[in-house]
Amino acid sequence: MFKHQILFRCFFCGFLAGDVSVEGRFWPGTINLDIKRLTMINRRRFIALSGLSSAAAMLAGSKAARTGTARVKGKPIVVSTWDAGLIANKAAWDILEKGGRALDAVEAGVMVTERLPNCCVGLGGNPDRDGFVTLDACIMDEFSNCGSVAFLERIKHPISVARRVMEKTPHVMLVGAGAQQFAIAEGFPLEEQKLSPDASKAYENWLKTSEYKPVINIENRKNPGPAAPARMENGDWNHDTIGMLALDANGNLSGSCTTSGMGFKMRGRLGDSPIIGAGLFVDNEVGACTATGQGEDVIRIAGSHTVVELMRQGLSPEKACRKAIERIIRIKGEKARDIQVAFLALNKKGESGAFAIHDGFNYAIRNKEGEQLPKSKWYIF
Ligand code: SD4
Repeated sequence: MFKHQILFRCFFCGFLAGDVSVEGRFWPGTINLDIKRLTMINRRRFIALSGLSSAAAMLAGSKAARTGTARVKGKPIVVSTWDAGLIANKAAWDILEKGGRALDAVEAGVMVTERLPNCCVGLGGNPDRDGFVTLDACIMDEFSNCGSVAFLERIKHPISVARRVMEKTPHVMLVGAGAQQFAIAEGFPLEEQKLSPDASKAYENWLKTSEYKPVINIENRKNPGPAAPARMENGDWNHDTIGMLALDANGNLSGSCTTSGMGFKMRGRLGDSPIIGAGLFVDNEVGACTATGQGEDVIRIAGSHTVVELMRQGLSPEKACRKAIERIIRIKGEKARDIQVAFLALNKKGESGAFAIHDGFNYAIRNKEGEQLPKSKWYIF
């Protein structure tokens, strides 16, 4: 009985109406069956309530996170995407706990990930299909100042170059050779044009088929194919990008986002990560959001900006993220099965939340109560 009540709440309130919090624990083994039955009984109501297209109406609800319902909250606080966020948050926390500025925290935090060898952030990341690593990053502070670099090569810390663009130029965005020229002029060393050993192996592997199938982050697929291997050469999950949001002791918000983008992408391709409003958005009155996953589909709905605007209308971070994901699914229909997008948001009260299209996204939180790595909720197809 209890189980059915919860499923019923999930179906009508949690997913469709989207205005009642679902904090219960669901039973993944039974949820599909029960929801299918409810879908048949209430199909008309389902479509009316959700306003989804018929393809998207096949979606059948959301699972509660299996972990992390007791999330830490309250300022100062830092949140970031994926499990790699735990170590990055540590560097951000060192600044926040001393009363430092959120902007400094989100820069220092993601620099850790840029520095570490990994598949998807910084110069150790996977190259484009021509064999070159190109980096994208952006940063935004509590005054709506923002800076961004894209298609930047041979510079170790794109996030810091993005900050310099914000602080030292009248512009928001520099790209390619111009961004590199600016970085060098600002004293950033020009690194060797060389792939990391892991990226080099991954690239060699990819070259065997050279299949151009730009799909990223489908963690729940066992073998998504060479263009988007589920795991990288060193066994790490193929998660691109770190996005980080912080609220400091003074109640000010900032955010950062940095990536090497989609592995084996077309030369010159940009995703959402360097685009203010898509991969990152901060409004100090309301909250902040960052995105990860298939950048093209985040850009399509101005994703992070959309989430912040939904929070402005009163939605919690998680519900705002869910609405934005729902919008992508409505646009993509059946094609949403093949992409992953996740949003992570933080509001002025220091509450955080996330939502993804598919299972597999998690995020790291740190404040004075400690650290957590909750699993994001996601849709069932
Ligand atoms: C992009 N959004 O380049 C980035 C990649 C990413 O998880 O976040 N992957 O589209």
